[in-house]
Amino acid sequence: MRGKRIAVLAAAIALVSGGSTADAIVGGTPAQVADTPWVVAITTADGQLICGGALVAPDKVVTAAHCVTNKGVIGGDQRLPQQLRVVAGRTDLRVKNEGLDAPVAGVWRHPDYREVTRGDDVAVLTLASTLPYRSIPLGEADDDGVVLGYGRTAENSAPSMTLRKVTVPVLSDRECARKEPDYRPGAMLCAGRGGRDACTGDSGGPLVVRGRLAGVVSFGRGCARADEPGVYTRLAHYRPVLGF
Ligand code: 4AZ
Repeated sequence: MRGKRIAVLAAAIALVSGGSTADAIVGGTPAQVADTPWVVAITTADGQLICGGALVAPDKVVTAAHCVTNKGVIGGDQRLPQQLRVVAGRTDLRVKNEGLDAPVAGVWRHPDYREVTRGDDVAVLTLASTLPYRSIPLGEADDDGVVLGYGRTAENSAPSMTLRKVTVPVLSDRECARKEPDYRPGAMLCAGRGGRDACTGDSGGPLVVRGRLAGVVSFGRGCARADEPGVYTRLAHYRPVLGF
């Protein structure tokens, strides 16, 4: 059970090289990174997709804690900065001359993070240099949102290596708690009523509400199932510890 519901990082990495369709995100449409220049991909040093992220300052990326934890092992080691790259300005991750790759100078992972279902699934990467792309401010999850990513377009598909987006309804804490036993009201948010969702490889990526970064893709049972909303880290809750 747990194996199905957590974000399986190793699988995401293994899948990336095989991606060959023009899609990502379930039920969505293609997106151009020029329209959302703060969207980034996080890759290994040799260019394999790990996760999504968002630029919140010229040298800072918000992502999920599980994206910087080796192999998704519970309490697993934190990845070292030199094992990570941030890719910005690239709509198709296979087009290596588009956009920029930035080395990572530092990784902050929420100190209480243990596994996705327990929450605190947030991390901040500090880049070795600034990126010339617009960043996005943090905000509240007080309306429907748009989730973006380079991940799978169906539960068992290869990840799209191109950016996609989909609009998802943000549910109330009550409804999320009823549908997801591990839900933490206030610290998580959930979104989706089936058909539209984030999926493997979209982890760490942005949920945008009214032009602000409200959530980070964290986990779910499968993708886009009718009674299984996607679960996100609610960033407004973490503002004090994030410090911006
Ligand atoms: C994942 O494995 C994952 N439907 C992320 C989000 C969701 C499911 C799986 C939400 O990274």
